[in-house]
Amino acid sequence: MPHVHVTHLASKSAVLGTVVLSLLAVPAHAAPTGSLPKPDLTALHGALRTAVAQGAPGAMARIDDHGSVRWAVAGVADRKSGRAISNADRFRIGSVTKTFSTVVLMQLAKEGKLNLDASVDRYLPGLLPDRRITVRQVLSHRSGLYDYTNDMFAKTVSGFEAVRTKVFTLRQLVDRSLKHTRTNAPGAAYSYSNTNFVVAGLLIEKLTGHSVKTAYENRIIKPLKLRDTLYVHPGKKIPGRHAKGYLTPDKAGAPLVDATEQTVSWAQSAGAVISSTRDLNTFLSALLGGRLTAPSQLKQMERMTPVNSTQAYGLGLRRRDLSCGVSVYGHTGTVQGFYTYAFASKDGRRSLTSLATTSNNDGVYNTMLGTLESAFCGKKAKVRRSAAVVEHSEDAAARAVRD
Ligand code: HEL
Repeated sequence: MPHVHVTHLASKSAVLGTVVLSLLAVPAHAAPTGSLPKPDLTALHGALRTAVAQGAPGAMARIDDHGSVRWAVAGVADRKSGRAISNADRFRIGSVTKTFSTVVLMQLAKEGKLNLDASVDRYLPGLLPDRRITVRQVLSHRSGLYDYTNDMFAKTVSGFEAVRTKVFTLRQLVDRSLKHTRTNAPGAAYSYSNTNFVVAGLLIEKLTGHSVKTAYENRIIKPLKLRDTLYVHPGKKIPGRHAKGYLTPDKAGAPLVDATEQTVSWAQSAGAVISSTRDLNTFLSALLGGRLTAPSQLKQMERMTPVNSTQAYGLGLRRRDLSCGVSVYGHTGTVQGFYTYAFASKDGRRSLTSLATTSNNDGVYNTMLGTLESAFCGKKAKVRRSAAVVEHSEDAAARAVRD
């Protein structure tokens, strides 16, 4: 299949972005983004082109900054048709879903329906064998619950094919985790695990009496008018205009696997949301701008456990410390065929979402970190080599702890 590389770079005023942001108040505690370096669009475009050169069929990014919109694209949305990728394309956001699940739970906490420091057992009796595990530990990956996806995807392509059309209940996924020894005592250590956000999904269902889909729709998607954000589980297709995702096999040189269609039932509330660069920027701007949760709730999400020298994890929220000293908040996502970075400045007034349409490709993953540097550190910033290496090793380290 010919690899058509179409590139485009643009900077323009966007009416929607201007309208949305002008309606929103900036909370007093947020540092102004006026002092941030100007985004470097040439470097942003360069990162996307490098990702394509490293094997991603397509890559794109969108920056929303005080009401103006900038974007860049490289490569194709579909290798068969050769259609150029566009920021209008929907895609699978993987673990950025964890921030959606957390927002729902923080709203429930504010409504007095959930105590973050209560035992999960209080709401889901008998689900977990250790009654000491609290909701806060779950949302900060400090529960010690083993990540069942470690063995599920030990072999990348066959692991994926074995589950791509499967439909799991959330409890079945928790049961898979519980077959393994826990990684640490409750609260004792940070150890990233999808299991935590499957438990979060069960909590959402229990406390709202509805599916996670309904909770996302009622509490986030409809209020923010997110037109591209969908939860279609167990549907396999991405509805509407979308980019296709191509999984990189473990075997060097083997052809990419079109992984676009799958139930994502293995992830659900830990990773099955579909969205777009515009919607994720709107979501993060609203969250960091204090418009999705009460200020005290946001503050708790932003209370971080260090992960390594450049990263920390709050409640369903990552912090990344960039080379220019700017810290940004959001989440990353890896779902077969799609790498997502979605981050915003502390006050939410500048946000960046970038996507590469491949996964299981470390080079592309690290290159896409450069989109954050370009968006928030501007021209003089360079991705520190050490930062990129540390960045990539987070999950390897976490997995080593888990295994
Ligand atoms: S992993 C992460 C990322 N999170 C976690 C979650 C998500 N995604 C997954 O758990 C998918 C794991 C398999 C992905 C697959 C690939 O690259 O498509 N890899 C393999 O099968 C390797 N054998 C911590 C990176 C996050 O950034 O939070 O999303």
